Amino acid sequence: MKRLKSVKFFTLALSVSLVFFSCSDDDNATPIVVPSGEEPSNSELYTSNNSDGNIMIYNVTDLDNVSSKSLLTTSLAADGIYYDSSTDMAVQASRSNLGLEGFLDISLNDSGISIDIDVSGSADMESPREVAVNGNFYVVADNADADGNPLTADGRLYIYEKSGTSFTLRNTITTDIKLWGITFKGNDLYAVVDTTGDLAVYTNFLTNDADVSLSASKRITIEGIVRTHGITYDASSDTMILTDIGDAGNTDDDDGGFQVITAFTSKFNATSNGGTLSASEQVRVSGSSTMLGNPVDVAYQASTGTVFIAEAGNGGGRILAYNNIGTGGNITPTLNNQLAAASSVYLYTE
Ligand SMILES: [Ca+2]
Ligand SMILES: [Ca+2]
Ligand SMILES: [Ca+2]
Repeated sequence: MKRLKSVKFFTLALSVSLVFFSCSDDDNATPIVVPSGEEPSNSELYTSNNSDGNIMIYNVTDLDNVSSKSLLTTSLAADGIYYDSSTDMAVQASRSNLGLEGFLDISLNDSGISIDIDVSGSADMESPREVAVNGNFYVVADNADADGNPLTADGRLYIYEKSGTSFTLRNTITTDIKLWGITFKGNDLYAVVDTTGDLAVYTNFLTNDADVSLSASKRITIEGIVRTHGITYDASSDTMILTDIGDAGNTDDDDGGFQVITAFTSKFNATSNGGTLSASEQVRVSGSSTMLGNPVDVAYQASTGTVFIAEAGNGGGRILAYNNIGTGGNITPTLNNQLAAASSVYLYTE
């Protein structure tokens, strides 16, 4: 039984279902349908940030009554938050300590407590971002330049294996694309192609167990995205979501968005390598009411049709949630909590 003891940062912007249908070519998009049936009994949103490196956990079971707790870490900045319920462990990639850090007994800790690193890995990385987990394997996308030439696109995927209290580096994959968000769909690793609106997949990714350079198995363009960053895949609903940060400089703090692709498997398979998945096959949320400037990570709850966003730019950083997405457009977030330099989100549901 988990209880969040402290209630703070409690800013709720009630959505009045203000949906402006845009006149773009997504008019034919299939609306996001929320299945009828039981909603989750408990939903927790784990978040990391690049402001103080602490872990903030929001109980988002009821978006009208959100509580939060903050757990203090020795990191100064962190990304790639993940939660493993079987061991009650939160994991993040420390951007100040440059390794994976796991914290046990997360649900037992009160808000405001300093937590110790219980599971640790070597400090191998340069600029760790998103973490994707498959079994005991923890893959971290590092967006530092890999070959000493900033003009060539590349990055590294660090593959760690968790055993006991250690994350052991198994091998490193060098990519010929710039990296940021990654997510597993079965044994295939999907990666956004940073600085573009493209999506790449590495099939049977973990079978690559040597230190090698690897090209994507397939790469497609997601029409409508200027520069993608965040990605999540929900297997229960076969839904893929990518974020669009637009201009990374955030001079315009609502130039971002996100795009939802339902029936993802068939749409992706029907798009040839190098081809484009059209805007008409997606639902896009963007506009001045969305507060989306630099949405850097995303999580999805299919049972309630809720999209959670780590927004790094608008207002200095926010955790945002949207539901009643329908056919998209300029939607006001249902949840809007300030979180300075928010960097990643992970949704745990039971
Ligand atoms: Ca390079
Ligand atoms: Ca932007
Ligand atoms: Ca994430």
